[in-house]
Order: sequence, then C-alpha cells, then structure tokens
Amino acid sequence: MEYQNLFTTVRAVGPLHQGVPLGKGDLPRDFSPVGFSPLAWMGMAQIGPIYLGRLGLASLFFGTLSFVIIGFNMLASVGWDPVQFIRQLFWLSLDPPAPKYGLSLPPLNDGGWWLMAGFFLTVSIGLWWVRMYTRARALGLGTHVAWAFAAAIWLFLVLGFIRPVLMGSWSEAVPFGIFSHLDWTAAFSIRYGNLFYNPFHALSIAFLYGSTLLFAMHAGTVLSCSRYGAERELEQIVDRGTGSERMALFWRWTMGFNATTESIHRWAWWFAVLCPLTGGIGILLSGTVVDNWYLWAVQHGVAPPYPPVFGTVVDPATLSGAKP
Ligand code: 07D
Repeated sequence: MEYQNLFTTVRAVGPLHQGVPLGKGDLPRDFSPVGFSPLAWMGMAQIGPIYLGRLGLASLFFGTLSFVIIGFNMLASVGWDPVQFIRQLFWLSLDPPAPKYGLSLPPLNDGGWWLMAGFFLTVSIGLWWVRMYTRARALGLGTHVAWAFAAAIWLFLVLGFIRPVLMGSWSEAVPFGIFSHLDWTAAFSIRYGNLFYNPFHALSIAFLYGSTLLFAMHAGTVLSCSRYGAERELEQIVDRGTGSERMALFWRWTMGFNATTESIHRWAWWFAVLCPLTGGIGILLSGTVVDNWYLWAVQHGVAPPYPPVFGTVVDPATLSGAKP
C-alpha cells in the first residue's frame, strides 16, 4: 500500500497553533496565526506568528536606515525626480569615498553616506545573526544555520570592510547599486589579472556548482521516493523496502556509493558554507598578497604563458602610468 503524498487530493488540516511556549526573558510573539490554504502547495498553510523580539526589531531598524540612506542618495542624484529615479534605478549608485580619503572620515556627499549606510547595514546583519543564534538556542536546536550564515557574512565583511582596511582605503570597497556593483566585480577581476586564475575563486565556484548539483540530487532522490512516504522519517528508518532504503540502493547501484539520510545534509552544509568561505580567502589575497592572478598562474605552472609571437608579457603594474 503506497502512502498518499502532497500531489494527491488528501491534505491534512490541523488547528492553528502558536508553537512551543516561550522562554524566560522573551518578548511575546507578533501577529496571530492565520490559515491560508493555497500556501499548502509550497509548505505549511499557516502564516505567523513571527518572533521579532528586541534583536529582530533593532536589526530591521538599522536595515531600514541603511536602505533609506541608499535610496535617498540615489533620489538626490537624479535631482529628486521620482520618475527619473524609477527610470534610472538600475544605473544609480551610492559610491564609496575616493582613494584620496584613505581610511579617514570623508564629507557626507563624498562617500560619507556610503560609509554610514555600510555601517548600519553591517550592524543590521550582525544583529540578525545574533537573532538566528539565540532563536535556535531557544528552541533547543544546534546553531548550524547561524554558522552557515556567518560564512556568507565573512565574504560580505571581506568585500566591504576587511580588505579595504588591509589596503588602507575605503575606495576599495563595493558600491551600493545594481549595475555599479556588477561593474565593480568586472573591474576587480580585470585589475587583478583575471579572477578565473585565482584558485580560491575556482574553489568557490566548485562549491557553488557542487551545491546546486547536490541540491538537485538530494531533492530529486527524496521526491522520487515520496510515493513510498520517504519524507515520513520514522517508518523509513525501521522498516525494510522503504523509500529511504531504495534511495540508498539507487545511488549505490548507479555510482557505487551512497550518502545516508543524515550525511547528505552534512555534505550540503559544507558545500554551501565553503563557497563564501573560500571566496572570501580569494578576495582577501587579491591586491594584498597577489597583484596579478594570471601572472601568478604562469609563475606557478597553472597557466601556460602566451606564445612568444606577441613578445614577452609584461606585468601591467610595471608600465609607466600605472599607479603604485
Ligand atoms: C556576495 C556575500 C554575502 C552576502 C550577505 C548578504 C545584503 C542585503 C539589503 C540594504 C554570494 C548581504 C545583504 C546585501 C542588503 C538592504 C535592504 C555571497 C555574497 C551576507 N564567477 N567573482 C564569486 C562565478 C567571474 C568576481 C563567487 C562564476 C569573472 C568577484 C562565486 C563565474 C569576474 C567576486 C563566483 C564567475 C568575476 C566573485 C561568489 C563564471 C568578473 C567575489 C560566491 C561562470 C565578472 C566573489 C572569490 C557567493 C568571490 C565571486 C562565481 C566569473 C569576479 C563562486 C560561476 C571572471 C570580484 N564568483 N567572476 O556565495 O568570493 O556569493 O570571489 O563566469 O567577490 Mg566570480
């Protein structure tokens, strides 16, 4: 007898609930729960309550402040014209201070607003991290989600704070803007001799693509066994012939090795975390330790030198006109 799954017409409807009791020192939850049945196509049919608490509120406050500073600076840059603001939104940008300011405090209209928005955004993200950590602890969970989030925050801090400080200038950091941050990314790659030759960029891509591959394999495997109730974990572990057992057999037959229902999530967590972790290392080394990744790759036998028909390749940083 096969289990019913989400794609059949059977849908379990339970009473709306608040969740487990809150601990000492917690604020009350916000918003009463409401049922909204179409949501059951994607997950639970209940919306709310949400726990904002002091950290959540403070994080939203600083995040909004940062968002508003960025938005109003963009609006000011088009002469406070709302139509031009919408038309040119993708091109508008709040830029970091010019190189002449180094790490000093620049005037507001010359990068000061950028510094302030970045500071408030960092405070907001930091508070949201603490909230992830404390909410997990309050529910008796491990803190895996918070540490995975910390890996992304590491890359964010390297790009906007740690590397600029090591390079001695806020001007090294990323602008706030849609196309401007893309332009920054392309310019960064060219400035450091093509980021494809940075082995940590390559590692980061391997974990990025690896994560999507693992995600597809895991999701496909579990869904393919939902007809055997593969998401109903208890019976799956103790019975024979279950979806879980078939999943394991499928992979052992097709590639000789199978993860377990537990280990697959460790694979996924590490792949996801290592993407920004290795990425951050790659960015941190650019300009501080390595100035040209192509020349670095040639020097270490990773990339072949250009054929001598064009003459010898010179380091562009040594050419006249190049800044020190
Ligand atoms: C960015 C950081 C964490 C984010 C957080 C959230 C807000 C909300 C809201 C104000 C994602 C912050 C919150 C912003 C604000 C309000 C309201 C995580 C981030 C905490 N690359 N590349 C990577 C590929 C090339 C370049 C990583 C592929 C070119 C640079 C990744 C290709 C050039 C950097 C990756 C490719 C170039 C990267 C990102 C292909 C020029 C980085 C990993 C096929 C375009 C970053 C080491 C990630 C990095 C990075 C993939 C090509 C430049 C693996 C697939 C050659 C400068 N690239 N790239 O998780 O880590 O990001 O590099 O061509 O800095 Mg690349």
